[in-house]
Amino acid sequence: MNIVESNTIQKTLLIYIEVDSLNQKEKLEKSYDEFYSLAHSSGVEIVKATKFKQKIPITSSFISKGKLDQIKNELIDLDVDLIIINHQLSASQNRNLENFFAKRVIDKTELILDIFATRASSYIGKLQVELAQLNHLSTRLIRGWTHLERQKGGIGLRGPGETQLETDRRLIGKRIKRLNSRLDKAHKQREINRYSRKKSRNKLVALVGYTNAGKTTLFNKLTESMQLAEDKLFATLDSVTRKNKVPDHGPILFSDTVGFISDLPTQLVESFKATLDELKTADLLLHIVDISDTDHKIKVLEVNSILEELGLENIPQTIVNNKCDLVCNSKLSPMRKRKHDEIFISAENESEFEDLRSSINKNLFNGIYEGWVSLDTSLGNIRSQLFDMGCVEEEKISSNGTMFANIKIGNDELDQFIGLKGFELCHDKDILFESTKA
Ligand SMILES: Nc1nc2c(ncn2[C@@H]2O[C@H](COP(=O)(O)OP(=O)(O)OP(=O)(O)O)[C@@H](O)[C@H]2O)c(=O)[nH]1
Ligand SMILES: [Mg+2]
Repeated sequence: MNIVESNTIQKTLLIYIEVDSLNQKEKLEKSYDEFYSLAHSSGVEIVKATKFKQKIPITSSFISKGKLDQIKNELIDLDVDLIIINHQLSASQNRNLENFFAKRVIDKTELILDIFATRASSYIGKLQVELAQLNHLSTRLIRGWTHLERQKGGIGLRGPGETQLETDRRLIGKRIKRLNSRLDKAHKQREINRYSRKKSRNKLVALVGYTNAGKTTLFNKLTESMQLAEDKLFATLDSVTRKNKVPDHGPILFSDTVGFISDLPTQLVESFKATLDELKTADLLLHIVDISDTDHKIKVLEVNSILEELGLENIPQTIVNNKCDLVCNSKLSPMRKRKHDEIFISAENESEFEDLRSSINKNLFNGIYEGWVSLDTSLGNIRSQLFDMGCVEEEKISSNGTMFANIKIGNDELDQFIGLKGFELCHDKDILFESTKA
């Protein structure tokens, strides 16, 4: 069930707790802002946000007794039907808090799952989110989950001697199985598409990065697409792959993907693994970073650790620092000097795209060769191959049948022709035009 159902916007209290004992990892400076944005992105109405520190989480209710009483008092004057907490709660903590406040309580995992559920639009996306939700639910089963029961009419549902909990577990198990098999089928179809890509010459470049870094904005500019880019967390859920808008820059497919976030629920990573598995076939990852974000360094580490979890750490990666238009030059210049192997752009203004494109080409094709080559009459098959690859810009045939072609080709691809008898690079245009005159 989504937090925001069709007509009702839930009035919500946000509880943000900074727990000392959970802060061993480097912490986002703006972790509170991110939590607030997450809640905001889910569409709830935030009535109040309360923020406090605590030494350790309490086993039974996560929040300490004193604070619990204080919040309960505050709730008397507030019109609130939902409470969202910025941590992952255990099933019993969740249940105890709900009983104590007599309100629905959800944790950060459930919040993220919920946002995903409202955003998923493709068939595969929806299946993946439902699977993640069910996997999450199966670890809880505390609220008397009656959804499936109602769907099936509820009669004859329970097996002999089964408690309600067992029935629910069995139904969820069944549904998970069914979803898994549908997902399997859908992914097989995608594999076929992937195979045909492999056979073509197209290279795949995947845009990855923290949510809201500007992946979709860049993707739209590179491929002339109209995917939704918004100042909301998780605007993109479904991967989309499109061809490069500037074919001169090589046969490249770009893929826009779901953004990452710190503490991404494991159920989601699991469910999205198959979609993200496609990234394994990528030739290059563009790691998009919002350079105007004060937390960008930690976010880069977070993204890299999720990439590692997905087994993608060995794919070549280029860091693309985006939103440079929001950073003043005096800050940007030293950064550029320090990070000379990284790219600096503004996707919004399409500035410095040439740098980006040439870096991509360098990575994918070891740079591009642009120039003339000559082919002996015996190399008719190579000539057709070059045409098939779409590399030939211009062609001239000399009187003795030698073909001269002006080509644009990746150096790595060119390597396969170099050394063939009758295939030569023509560096000297004068000789070339002499021979065509003849
Ligand atoms: N000023 C500025 N804003 C940008 C730039 N690139 C993207 N944005 C804005 O940043 C916000 C997020 O952009 P998206 O392209 O949706 O980001 P994303 O990485 O695809 O986000 P998710 O799909 O949620 O992971 C939008 O409001 C964009 O307009 C940029 O270069 N400069
Ligand atoms: Mg996006």
